[in-house]
Amino acid sequence: MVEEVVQVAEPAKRVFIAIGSNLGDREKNIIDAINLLIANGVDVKNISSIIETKPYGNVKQPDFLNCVVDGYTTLPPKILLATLKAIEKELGRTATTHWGPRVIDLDIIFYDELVIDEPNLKIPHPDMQNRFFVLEPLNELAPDFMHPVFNKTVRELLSELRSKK
Ligand code: PH2
Ligand code: MG
Ligand code: MG
Repeated sequence: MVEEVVQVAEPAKRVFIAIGSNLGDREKNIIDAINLLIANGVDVKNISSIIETKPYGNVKQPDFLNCVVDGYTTLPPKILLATLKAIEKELGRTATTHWGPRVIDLDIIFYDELVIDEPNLKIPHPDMQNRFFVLEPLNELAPDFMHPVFNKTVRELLSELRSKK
Protein backbone atom coordinates (compact mmCIF):
# COMPACT_ATOMS: atom_id res chain seq x y z
CA MET A 1 0.00 0.00 0.00
CA VAL A 2 1.31 3.40 -0.89
CA GLU A 3 0.88 5.96 1.81
CA GLU A 4 -0.14 9.34 0.70
CA VAL A 5 1.59 12.29 2.29
CA VAL A 6 -0.75 15.19 2.43
CA GLN A 7 0.79 18.54 3.05
CA VAL A 8 -1.65 21.13 4.25
CA ALA A 9 -0.47 24.63 3.53
CA GLU A 10 -0.54 26.93 6.53
CA PRO A 11 -2.80 29.87 5.84
CA ALA A 12 -0.97 33.17 5.69
CA LYS A 13 -1.42 35.46 8.69
CA ARG A 14 -1.84 39.22 8.55
CA VAL A 15 1.06 41.05 10.15
CA PHE A 16 1.86 44.70 10.80
CA ILE A 17 5.53 45.62 11.07
CA ALA A 18 6.74 49.03 12.25
CA ILE A 19 9.92 50.36 10.68
CA GLY A 20 12.15 53.12 12.02
CA SER A 21 15.49 54.64 11.07
CA ASN A 22 17.43 57.58 12.46
CA LEU A 23 20.96 57.02 11.15
CA GLY A 24 22.44 57.23 7.67
CA ASP A 25 20.22 57.51 4.59
CA ARG A 26 17.01 56.94 6.54
CA GLU A 27 14.68 56.68 3.54
CA LYS A 28 16.96 54.25 1.71
CA ASN A 29 17.26 52.14 4.85
CA ILE A 30 13.47 51.86 5.07
CA ILE A 31 13.06 51.01 1.38
CA ASP A 32 15.86 48.42 1.57
CA ALA A 33 14.17 46.88 4.62
CA ILE A 34 10.82 46.63 2.84
CA ASN A 35 12.47 44.96 -0.15
CA LEU A 36 14.20 42.48 2.16
CA LEU A 37 10.87 41.74 3.88
CA ILE A 38 9.36 40.96 0.49
CA ALA A 39 12.33 38.77 -0.45
CA ASN A 40 12.15 36.85 2.83
CA GLY A 41 8.59 35.73 3.24
CA VAL A 42 6.44 38.78 3.89
CA ASP A 43 3.88 39.43 1.18
CA VAL A 44 3.64 43.21 1.59
CA LYS A 45 0.19 44.50 0.64
CA ASN A 46 0.36 48.09 1.76
CA ILE A 47 2.85 50.64 3.08
CA SER A 48 1.87 53.69 5.12
CA SER A 49 3.23 57.17 4.58
CA ILE A 50 6.76 57.63 5.85
CA ILE A 51 6.65 60.28 8.57
CA GLU A 52 9.41 62.20 10.33
CA THR A 53 9.10 61.96 14.10
CA LYS A 54 10.84 63.35 17.17
CA PRO A 55 12.62 60.70 19.23
CA TYR A 56 10.35 59.08 21.78
CA GLY A 57 11.92 58.14 25.11
CA ASN A 58 14.62 59.87 27.05
CA VAL A 59 17.55 59.39 24.71
CA LYS A 60 18.85 62.48 22.89
CA GLN A 61 19.22 61.37 19.28
CA PRO A 62 18.41 62.39 15.70
CA ASP A 63 14.82 62.50 14.41
CA PHE A 64 13.38 59.28 12.96
CA LEU A 65 11.65 58.32 9.79
CA ASN A 66 8.90 55.84 10.62
CA CYS A 67 6.32 53.82 8.74
CA VAL A 68 4.26 50.65 9.05
CA VAL A 69 3.79 47.84 6.55
CA ASP A 70 0.75 45.62 6.25
CA GLY A 71 1.39 42.15 4.87
CA TYR A 72 0.79 38.44 4.99
CA THR A 73 3.19 35.72 6.02
CA THR A 74 3.28 31.99 6.63
CA LEU A 75 6.40 32.40 8.78
CA PRO A 76 5.60 31.46 12.38
CA PRO A 77 6.11 34.33 14.88
CA LYS A 78 9.57 33.28 16.10
CA ILE A 79 10.84 32.74 12.57
CA LEU A 80 9.44 36.11 11.58
CA LEU A 81 11.26 37.70 14.52
CA ALA A 82 14.51 35.97 13.51
CA THR A 83 13.97 37.19 9.95
CA LEU A 84 13.53 40.79 11.13
CA LYS A 85 16.74 40.54 13.19
CA ALA A 86 18.61 39.13 10.19
CA ILE A 87 17.39 42.01 7.99
CA GLU A 88 18.45 44.55 10.64
CA LYS A 89 21.91 42.94 10.68
CA GLU A 90 22.11 42.84 6.89
CA LEU A 91 21.37 46.57 6.79
CA GLY A 92 24.24 47.28 9.16
CA ARG A 93 22.55 47.57 12.49
CA THR A 94 25.02 47.06 15.32
CA ALA A 95 24.23 46.65 19.00
CA THR A 96 23.03 49.98 20.32
CA THR A 97 21.99 51.33 23.68
CA HIS A 98 18.42 50.70 24.72
CA TRP A 99 16.21 53.01 22.67
CA GLY A 100 19.34 54.57 21.13
CA PRO A 101 19.92 55.60 17.50
CA ARG A 102 19.74 52.86 14.87
CA VAL A 103 20.14 52.38 11.13
CA ILE A 104 17.00 50.26 11.09
CA ASP A 105 14.51 48.86 13.54
CA LEU A 106 11.82 46.35 12.59
CA ASP A 107 9.18 45.57 15.20
CA ILE A 108 6.21 43.21 15.02
CA ILE A 109 3.15 45.21 16.07
CA PHE A 110 0.40 42.66 15.43
CA TYR A 111 0.52 39.06 14.22
CA ASP A 112 -3.05 38.31 13.34
CA GLU A 113 -5.03 38.10 16.62
CA LEU A 114 -2.18 36.32 18.34
CA VAL A 115 -1.03 37.22 21.86
CA ILE A 116 2.49 36.16 22.91
CA ASP A 117 4.16 37.20 26.14
CA GLU A 118 7.61 35.70 26.31
CA PRO A 119 10.89 37.34 27.41
CA ASN A 120 12.16 37.72 23.84
CA LEU A 121 8.90 38.11 21.99
CA LYS A 122 5.88 40.14 22.96
CA ILE A 123 2.98 40.51 20.55
CA PRO A 124 1.17 42.87 20.28
CA HIS A 125 4.07 45.27 20.76
CA PRO A 126 3.80 46.16 24.47
CA ASP A 127 4.26 49.93 24.06
CA MET A 128 2.47 50.56 20.76
CA GLN A 129 -0.50 52.23 22.46
CA ASN A 130 1.80 55.03 23.68
CA ARG A 131 3.52 55.73 20.36
CA PHE A 132 2.18 58.17 17.79
CA PHE A 133 4.91 57.04 15.38
CA VAL A 134 3.28 53.59 15.36
CA LEU A 135 -0.41 54.44 15.72
CA GLU A 136 -0.58 57.20 13.11
CA PRO A 137 0.83 55.13 10.22
CA LEU A 138 -1.10 52.07 11.44
CA ASN A 139 -4.32 54.06 11.51
CA GLU A 140 -3.79 54.92 7.84
CA LEU A 141 -3.66 51.22 6.97
CA ALA A 142 -6.06 49.53 9.36
CA PRO A 143 -8.14 51.84 11.59
CA ASP A 144 -10.62 49.04 12.34
CA PHE A 145 -8.05 46.41 13.28
CA MET A 146 -8.79 45.21 16.81
CA HIS A 147 -6.08 45.07 19.49
CA PRO A 148 -6.49 41.53 20.83
CA VAL A 149 -5.69 42.42 24.45
CA PHE A 150 -7.32 45.84 24.88
CA ASN A 151 -10.21 44.95 22.56
CA LYS A 152 -10.01 48.42 21.06
CA THR A 153 -9.50 49.38 17.46
CA VAL A 154 -6.42 51.18 16.22
CA ARG A 155 -8.64 54.22 15.68
CA GLU A 156 -9.73 54.14 19.33
CA LEU A 157 -6.16 53.68 20.61
CA LEU A 158 -5.00 56.66 18.56
CA SER A 159 -7.83 58.87 19.72
CA GLU A 160 -7.14 57.90 23.36
CA LEU A 161 -3.47 58.72 22.95
CA ARG A 162 -4.36 62.09 21.42
CA SER A 163 -6.63 62.89 24.34
CA LYS A 164 -3.85 62.08 26.84
CA LYS A 165 -1.29 64.46 25.36
N1 PH2 B 1 12.19 53.84 18.33
C1 PH2 B 1 12.66 53.64 19.55
C2 PH2 B 1 12.79 54.71 20.54
N2 PH2 B 1 12.25 55.95 20.12
N3 PH2 B 1 11.24 57.34 18.53
C3 PH2 B 1 10.71 57.53 17.32
N4 PH2 B 1 10.22 58.71 17.00
N5 PH2 B 1 10.67 56.52 16.40
C4 PH2 B 1 11.16 55.28 16.68
O1 PH2 B 1 11.08 54.37 15.81
C5 PH2 B 1 11.71 55.05 17.96
C6 PH2 B 1 11.73 56.12 18.88
C7 PH2 B 1 13.10 52.31 19.98
O2 PH2 B 1 12.84 51.34 19.09
MG1 MG C 1 11.49 49.70 18.28
MG1 MG D 1 13.15 46.59 17.74
